[in-house]
Amino acid sequence: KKMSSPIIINIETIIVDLPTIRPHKLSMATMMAQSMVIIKITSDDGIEGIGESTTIGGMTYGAESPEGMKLTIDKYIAPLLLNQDATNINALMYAVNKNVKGNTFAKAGIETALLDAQGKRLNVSVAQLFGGAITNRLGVLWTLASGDTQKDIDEALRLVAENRHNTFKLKIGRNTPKVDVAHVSAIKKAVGDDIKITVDINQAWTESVAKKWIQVLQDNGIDLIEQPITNTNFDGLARLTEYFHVPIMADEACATIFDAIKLCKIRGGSVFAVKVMKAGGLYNTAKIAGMAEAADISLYGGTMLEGTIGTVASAHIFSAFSNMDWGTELFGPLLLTDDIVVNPIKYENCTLELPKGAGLGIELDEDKINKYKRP
Ligand code: MUC
Ligand code: MG
Repeated sequence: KKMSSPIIINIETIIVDLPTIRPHKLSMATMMAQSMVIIKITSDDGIEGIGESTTIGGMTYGAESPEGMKLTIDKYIAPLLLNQDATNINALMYAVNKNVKGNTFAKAGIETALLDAQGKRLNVSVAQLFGGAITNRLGVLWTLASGDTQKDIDEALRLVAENRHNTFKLKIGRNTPKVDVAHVSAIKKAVGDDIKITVDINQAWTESVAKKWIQVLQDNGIDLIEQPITNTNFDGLARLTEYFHVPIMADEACATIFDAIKLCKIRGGSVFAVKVMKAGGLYNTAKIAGMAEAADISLYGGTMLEGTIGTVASAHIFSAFSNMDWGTELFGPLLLTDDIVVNPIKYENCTLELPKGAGLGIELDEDKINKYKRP
């Protein structure tokens, strides 16, 4: 280790709870607030990096919870990083991965904070650390999930009129397929042919049920089907992909690099939803994108409904991918009633703008952190 290398001297984790603008109803949970673990990593050169680890609906989406992520970082990950060279992210994440199994969401927030700090240190953006952004604008859809068909239609028409979104994802799988599919068809009819509609079943259907009802969704002109069946049924995803014209997207099934290689081999999905949280960081997300590119599988920039820090981290790495055929759903901050950063993301013309500036290019609002942090 060089004498001149900056050393990590402090790692802080804070759970922040921000209310949602309306109930957000998914097949496995109803969200009234989002809980994010905000991570600050400070080095002895005075540079602070920020990161975020966020999941959806407690432990209903994945194996990690906000409280568990905070504990994992404080007790098991932070001691591996303290007093180490802050600039060697490969060495730091190698140590973390060697000593901590799983816990990809916690690792993703840590790696984000290391990258933010390194970008600030070198005066380049996080995207530049990955070779540069191909585009500084990413398409962003909106998820309709109020639980009420008419409310969803009103919300969609308003957002189309404002030119904020031109694609909508519907969360289904809470009701019987018949009720859900009628809901989807009513919304599709109300918004018209120029607006894209996708559905996310969040694993709620069995393969035989999926085969019956995806047919109806396909006949009704739905544009994309996300994770219809359980995340363990990789072969089923391959069969559905082969059987239907409408693209089938792997979300929960395609979490880690190890999932991605298996799905690429059997073409389990013609689209992958990549997410920094599932993959365990930006580097692993880029590895999955590389596998997908080689297998001619398209990408969709997914979200765990992170706040601005996690959303911007995702935007930096997604902007570096060439196969983002299905745009992104990086709308997390828009679902929340407030923000904890000084410079919120600019959403315009159905896209977001990649922040300019070093690292992530965002700055925390400490007053807001204090207001919303869990006592
Ligand atoms: C998911 O499963 O894709 C993304 C958008 C949204 O509303 O929920 C998520 C999670
Ligand atoms: Mg999904």
